[in-house]
Amino acid sequence: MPMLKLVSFKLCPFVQRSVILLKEKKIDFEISYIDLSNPPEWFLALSPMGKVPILEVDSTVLFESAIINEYLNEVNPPSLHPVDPLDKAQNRAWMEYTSTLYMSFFKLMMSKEKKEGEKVVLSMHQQLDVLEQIKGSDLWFNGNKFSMVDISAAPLFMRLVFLKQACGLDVLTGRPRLQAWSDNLLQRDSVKHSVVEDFSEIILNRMHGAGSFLVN
Ligand SMILES: N[C@@H](CCC(=O)N[C@@H](CS)C(=O)NCC(=O)O)C(=O)O
Repeated sequence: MPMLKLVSFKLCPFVQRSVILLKEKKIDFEISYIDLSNPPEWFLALSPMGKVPILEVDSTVLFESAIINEYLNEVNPPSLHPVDPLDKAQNRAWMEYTSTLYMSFFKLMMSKEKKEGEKVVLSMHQQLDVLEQIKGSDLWFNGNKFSMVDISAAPLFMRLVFLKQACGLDVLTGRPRLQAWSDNLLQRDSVKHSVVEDFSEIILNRMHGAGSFLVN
């Protein structure tokens, strides 16, 4: 087994996806956190795009969370993708789709003006509607089989729960399938233990620092 070292930033949803996958597959790994506003030299030397996550696999460095997760999934069977190539491709497309919602969440969190934030909320509603339509009524995205798509969406739902609890903004209202998906995901051990203990406090501090309309 190679030695795995994941480099993270405490609020990054993309690293969180890798953490969930590693925990699902019960793979040993080390994790270190950097301050993205002041990234250390050693990190900039290793990360071609200056972004987290990077995963050191012995002395080889991987970057881009989707690529990292595909690698981890492939070398640690059984695969958490559907077997059929068309289903697998479609799943990967929906994984990519969930990434756009992280961008929206970030924009919302950093919006200073209410008007600006409301525009983001509106586009999040449209993005979530699409997801509500595609998600079946089963436990997971692929029926009763927990898969990579579920992992991709879990950090999103954790942030949406934060929005509801800390800011009183519930964007899942009227979307029962997404609400159930969120509840199921957030009960899973791998998801529960995929962030640092003071995760909510750190997001709140970040929002205060950014002058977010949601907390001011
Ligand atoms: N497509 C990348 C996105 C990673 C990403 O945006 N990471 C953010 C933190 S959540 C980052 O490192 N940002 C630093 C920067 O853009 O300079 C992936 O999935 O790994």
